Amino acid sequence: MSAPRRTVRGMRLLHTSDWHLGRSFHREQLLDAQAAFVDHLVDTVRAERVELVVVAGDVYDRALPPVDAVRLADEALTRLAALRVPVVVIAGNHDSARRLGFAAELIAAAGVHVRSDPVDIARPVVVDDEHGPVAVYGVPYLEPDVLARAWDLADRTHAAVAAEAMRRVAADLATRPGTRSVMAAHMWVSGASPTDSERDITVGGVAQVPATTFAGIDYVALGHLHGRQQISPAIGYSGSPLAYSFSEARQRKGSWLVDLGPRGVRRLDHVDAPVPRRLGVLRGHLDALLADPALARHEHSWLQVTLTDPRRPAAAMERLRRRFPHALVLQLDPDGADTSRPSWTRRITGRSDPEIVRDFVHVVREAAPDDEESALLDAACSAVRHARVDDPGRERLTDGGSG
Ligand SMILES: [Mn+2]
Repeated sequence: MSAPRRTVRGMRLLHTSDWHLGRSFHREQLLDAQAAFVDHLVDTVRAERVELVVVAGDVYDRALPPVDAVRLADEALTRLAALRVPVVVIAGNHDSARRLGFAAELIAAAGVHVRSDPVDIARPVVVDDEHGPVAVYGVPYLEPDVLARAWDLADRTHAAVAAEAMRRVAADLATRPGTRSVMAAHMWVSGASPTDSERDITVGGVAQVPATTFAGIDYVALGHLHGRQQISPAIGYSGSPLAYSFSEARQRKGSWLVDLGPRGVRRLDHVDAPVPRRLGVLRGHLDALLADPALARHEHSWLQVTLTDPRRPAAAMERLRRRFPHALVLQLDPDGADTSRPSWTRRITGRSDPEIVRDFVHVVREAAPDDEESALLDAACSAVRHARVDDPGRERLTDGGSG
């Protein structure tokens, strides 16, 4: 490995996360866009003279990624290693820790350090710059149920396992006087905002870890939430390199370039990632959307469209796609509908099953059932009711869920 670059700026690291290789976007294949991000990443590392790359988890979208996704991850890490820039990768909740950690010791010899096992939390990768050593700790996604037991903790919470991980890191750091520290971690730190594309994050405070947990670390490179954000100058999310939900339509995606000086973060810069296709969220009457000249800028965007026509227009998606061929999601929110948008439960409370079924037919078909059809629907409801008497364990039709 070449000698560390000597500059006055300290150490420059690139922080990225949540690649989710293999993920698609409303059935649109994203692998080409993900490959374009990898090209951009390698170019940035070279052009910006990056000295450390941190990938803060969710390399893959799932525990068993498709072979094309594995090939792309392989290519990304191989190209970074060829630049002789150390890389620290942690496992996220979407990664299989065992699979991501395959041959980790062998790969480490090439400068790519995969940290997928909590056992290695206090075993840093040490990188030097002109100010001395920097210890880089990789904290993979910590599963509270597993680790509270393994670590004999009283609380099975994210906060408790994160605190214990930090205690172990701090204990190691205390044995290294004059060493600065970077931590990569995959968790939800309080104060940060989620999007619609982090699957299986728990809503509510129990999933969150207080930012104060990381006091004393010079830079905490987080993954897990998909929007770029800083919680403090020393703690940030890079976000995903691509938008994975329409809730991210207004976000700018990319990575953080972090310059670490002798006393911590000296400078943070965002590097925008290539945008494969813009995202748009449109709302209005179908005819207006098709005619509005201002919407020309969205003719090549991936679109989520909400139609407000009082009646569902015929062949709505087909007509939309004539102007907007990349419209992906169509939803209806008719004008004049009850704007308080009562829950399904509330809309059906106190009404009989046959009334609800007749209304459903009316809404879907845009014509009320005639007498003969009504009789048929009533008979069907009655048959179901009798079946229920025979099998009392079944739920009542009108015991709707939470809407
Ligand atoms: Mn993720």
